[in-house]
Amino acid sequence: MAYFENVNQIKYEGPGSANPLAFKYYNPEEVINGKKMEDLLRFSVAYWHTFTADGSDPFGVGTAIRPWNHLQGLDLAKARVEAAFEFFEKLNVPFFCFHDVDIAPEGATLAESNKNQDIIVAMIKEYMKTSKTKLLWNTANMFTNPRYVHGAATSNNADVYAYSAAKVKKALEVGKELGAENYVFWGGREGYETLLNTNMGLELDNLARFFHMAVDYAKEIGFDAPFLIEPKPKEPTKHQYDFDVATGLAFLQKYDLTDHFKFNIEANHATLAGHTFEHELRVARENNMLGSVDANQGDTLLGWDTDEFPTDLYSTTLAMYEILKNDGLGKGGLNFDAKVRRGSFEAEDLFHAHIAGMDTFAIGTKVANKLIQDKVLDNFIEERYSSYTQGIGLEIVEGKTNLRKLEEYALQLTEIKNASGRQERLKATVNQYIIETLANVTV
Ligand code: XUL
Ligand code: CO
Repeated sequence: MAYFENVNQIKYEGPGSANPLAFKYYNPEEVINGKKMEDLLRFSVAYWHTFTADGSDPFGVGTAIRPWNHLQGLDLAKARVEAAFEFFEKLNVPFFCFHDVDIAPEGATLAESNKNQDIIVAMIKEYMKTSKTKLLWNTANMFTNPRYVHGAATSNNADVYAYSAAKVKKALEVGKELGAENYVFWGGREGYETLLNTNMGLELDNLARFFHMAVDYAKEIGFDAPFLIEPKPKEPTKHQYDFDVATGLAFLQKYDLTDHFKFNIEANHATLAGHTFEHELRVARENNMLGSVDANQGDTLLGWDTDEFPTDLYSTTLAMYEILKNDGLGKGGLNFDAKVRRGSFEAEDLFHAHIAGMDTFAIGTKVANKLIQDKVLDNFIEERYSSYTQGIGLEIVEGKTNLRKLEEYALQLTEIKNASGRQERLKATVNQYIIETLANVTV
């Protein structure tokens, strides 16, 4: 049975195409800087937003019209798998991601939930035998069920902690079974609502113990996928412990976990933390911790996690600049942790949304690649820091000086001259590169 019968195979038709169900800029075969776009961008579909969500929000019920809406329980879960693999094939997308509860219904007990998962995992595995689409990452949902009301691995309740450990154990087994490239931890409820009732020290120590146990178990079962922490400052908790990359990194360093973890950076989480998307990517890149990306965007007028599909060329350009400078994402990818708006309720909108996101990242990649090849920013930055390549600057970076010597030097200075940072000129240049790239690809 076809679930998306109005949609045919999505193909690259180029910028001149008037077909909305075609790629205009994302050409999976096109080589950019030695890599096929498909291998460089490693796009992924988020199962939860695309097949599980129904378009409901805190003020209204679901609106999504989906061909599986009439089904329930395991029948619904099975239909979603069939639909998912039809979707992946039609979109020609190399990866997908899921939480345990996205793919299979929770049972009355943990054992029953595991049994349900086994049925669906076996079905997914069967589909994966003939599909090109692989699992970018899976994760355990430890935030929806009321048992996580006070957190999971940071709960005050040891029974919840144990239950959460069992969920992660199972999820690691599923990851291994399906050949997941990575495993993600997003701690939506790992944080606190008020310090008045919180033992922060114990909660953080327990979280670290939890991660160490996960590392040990993955090793034991031979699941060697990198572990990724997905930072977010808040929502649903008022203060999430993995606030941003810098905070997450300090935690990993304190608890001796840096060898096993990298970061999964989500654009909208970065903006919620008061950072740009590229800031979070840069902090991760500078620390060799850039693992994967949840590709979406927020809305400047709304202060919550709107999870919109990325359509902002400026943002994808600066994000891809970081990713290309990182020499790609390795085993990571660009996962569309993004949902169609509540008003975009037709199944066809799922295709339009992904096409928009993939094309926007394709353009960003081309612009960023050209900026790097022409060394536009590199040359400027090199010149800007040139005072450290000679004289006193060289002594500073080589560690050959001290406060006494620097004072001696400073006392002799008659004049300190700074140069302009040329921010506006650089922004205009980035605009010029975007416009020229678009002009060059337009037929
Ligand atoms: C929530 C979020 C999650 C994680 C996986 O904001 O981004 O969907 O990506 O748990
Ligand atoms: Co995410």
